[in-house]
Amino acid sequence: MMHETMRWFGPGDPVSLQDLRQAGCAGVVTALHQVPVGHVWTIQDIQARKDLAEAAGLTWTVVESLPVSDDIKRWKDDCELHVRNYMESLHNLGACGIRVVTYNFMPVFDWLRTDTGYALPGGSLALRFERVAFIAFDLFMLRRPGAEKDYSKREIRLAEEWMQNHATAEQAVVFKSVLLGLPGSTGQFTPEKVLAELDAYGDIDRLTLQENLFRFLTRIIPAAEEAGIRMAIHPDDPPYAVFGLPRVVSTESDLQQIIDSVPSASNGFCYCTGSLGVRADNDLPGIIDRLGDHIHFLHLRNTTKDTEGNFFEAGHLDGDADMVTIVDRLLQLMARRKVDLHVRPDHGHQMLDDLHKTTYPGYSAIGRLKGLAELRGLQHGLAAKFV
Ligand code: DNO
Repeated sequence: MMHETMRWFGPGDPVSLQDLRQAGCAGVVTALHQVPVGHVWTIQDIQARKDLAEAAGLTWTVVESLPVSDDIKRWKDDCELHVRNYMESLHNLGACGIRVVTYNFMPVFDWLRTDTGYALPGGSLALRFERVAFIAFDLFMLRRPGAEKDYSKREIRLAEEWMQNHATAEQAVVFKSVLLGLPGSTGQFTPEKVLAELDAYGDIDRLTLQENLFRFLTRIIPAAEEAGIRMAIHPDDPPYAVFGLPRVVSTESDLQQIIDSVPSASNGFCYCTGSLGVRADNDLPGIIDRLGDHIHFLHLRNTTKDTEGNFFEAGHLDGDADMVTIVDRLLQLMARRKVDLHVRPDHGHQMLDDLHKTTYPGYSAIGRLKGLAELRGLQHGLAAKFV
């Protein structure tokens, strides 16, 4: 059976560990967001976080994320030091009994949306990505040098029209949403910072980024093996190049190449239906069938997309991903592999009392509780046939 968990951003998270416990979690997914990227996670800090979880009756089961620095992704500057620190953090996590570590290899940004408060018909709020608004941001708000060459004439015209048809306040929503700081921070990127970061990736194309990922894996997977840890790379969100930056964890073929780069039981991925599902060419159940042995963690959420590249986050059982088939296949996979994978709902809707609270975008309590309850019901209903 899947072990149900939720993400917790640490003591500053307005959603408490007790809230997660009441939601029905036995495990918690968390990270030491206070440690600067590239630094070592010490045993003392890891143990302190573990103790906090245990005091609330929960077990820290999965790290999300042990972040990979942009120096590593670019394989420049402090890269060597950061790789060594990463290995030391893995060693320390293993010593504290942590067995799964999630990370991503997206340059500069993590997930990107153009609206974190997209109103659904009933009044709850969802995260949304509107492609033309994103292009308008890139061309006319960020003013990224050379951005025009990444878009078609039609897209540029639509982005111009978008700017004309949207008031300053609507443009501000896009500006603020795209420039959200990394998950777990309340900060914002500034256009200046983003432009400088993008510039530092100037000479890095898709192939180089992929090579850098494989170099990183060659170094850290043996350390993960030694520490008894399974690494779960998180797919790109959205799963394609943005701001002219390559992304290399977007498709089944990308995942296959990652797995093949360093064959090891410790080298796997986080099966995130929300991220992978945004591409119509990703066959979600097929990925379980073909790459299931390398799935170490599950993010089950859903999106509704259109042919123009827009998507919003639907209810966990709604949207385009066929969650019934997916959970059914996952139950078969776990029975075959004789493992229980950890699962978490992701990006719940902001709804009911949470509409009046400030939480990390996508991480209010009630929407995730609803997502978790739906997944739990589905799993128990389907599991009945395995008894
Ligand atoms: C979104 C999450 C991602 C994920 C990282 C993993 O809410 O799924 O932020 O944690 O990409 O490194």
